[in-house]
Amino acid sequence: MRMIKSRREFLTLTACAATIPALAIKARADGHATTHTVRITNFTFEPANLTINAGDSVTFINEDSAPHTATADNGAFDTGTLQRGQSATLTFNGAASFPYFCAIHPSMRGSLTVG
Ligand SMILES: [Cu+2]
Repeated sequence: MRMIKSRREFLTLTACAATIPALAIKARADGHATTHTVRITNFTFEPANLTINAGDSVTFINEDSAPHTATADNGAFDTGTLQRGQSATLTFNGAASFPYFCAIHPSMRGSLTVG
């Protein structure tokens, strides 16, 4: 039993060591682009106002019981309907400001500024 346990610990450490360099390489390759998260809970985008850098991505994740979308007022982006637990990740390349809303519940509003 003791030998099996120590072998398992060794394998875990090996997996961690392999993951860290891969992440470092990715960060350099994409110019430090960041993925931000907007959570949808209680019929609210959280955070409702978000400023990001050009090249960054935003993951909209629906943690609500109701279905929601994140849809730009000007149609520039649309996650489509996200059911509970579903998410959509969008990448923004040009500087712009995007007021957006939920197409199912139009009183839900947010804004995304790309600098
Ligand atoms: Cu909604």
